[in-house]
Amino acid sequence: MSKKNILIEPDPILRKKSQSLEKVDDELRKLMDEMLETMYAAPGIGLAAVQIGILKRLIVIDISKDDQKKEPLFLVNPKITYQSKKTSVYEEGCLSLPGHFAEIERPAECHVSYVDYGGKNQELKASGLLATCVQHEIDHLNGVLFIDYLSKLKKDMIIKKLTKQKKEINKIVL
Ligand code: GNR
Ligand code: NI
Repeated sequence: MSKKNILIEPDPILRKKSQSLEKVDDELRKLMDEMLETMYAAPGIGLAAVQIGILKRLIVIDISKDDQKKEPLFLVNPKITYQSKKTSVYEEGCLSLPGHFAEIERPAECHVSYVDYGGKNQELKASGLLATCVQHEIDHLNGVLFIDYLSKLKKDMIIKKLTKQKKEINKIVL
């Protein structure tokens, strides 16, 4: 298995729409394993394939606590089939927006149909942090980041800081 690099905003790839997958085979399972390894190493509680530069509708999630047994979820072609009227607010972070956090309001509960690691159709009924995380990941598949829900002023400030950081890193690398 190998850990992949995570794309950081601003990156035009993060704004593209990911494409549906045809089937779950060993090659796709290898990609899912690499995504999980990358997510655990980061560390994060979710990762969309686009964050490692692969424009496929695939996400991995594990919201288990450090001291608990790992509970990885692999979702191929996830589709939201229900979102509650009731909302909740969580402080969100994103591996593609390192160092930035904001309170985001989303539907408190959602149902998601998807294909699992074994290629079987499944339905996830999510609430709490899992509901927030799965909606955050599905947004990535549509080129959406949590900063898109902030005021233009806050969003532009975060993008400006990340752009500046990228320039600094390039100076050191060159
Ligand atoms: O690690 C992550 N934590 C997190 C916290 C609150 C809401 C969403 C997330 S997802 C994020 C990892 C990530 O960027 N996934 O795309
Ligand atoms: Ni993210």
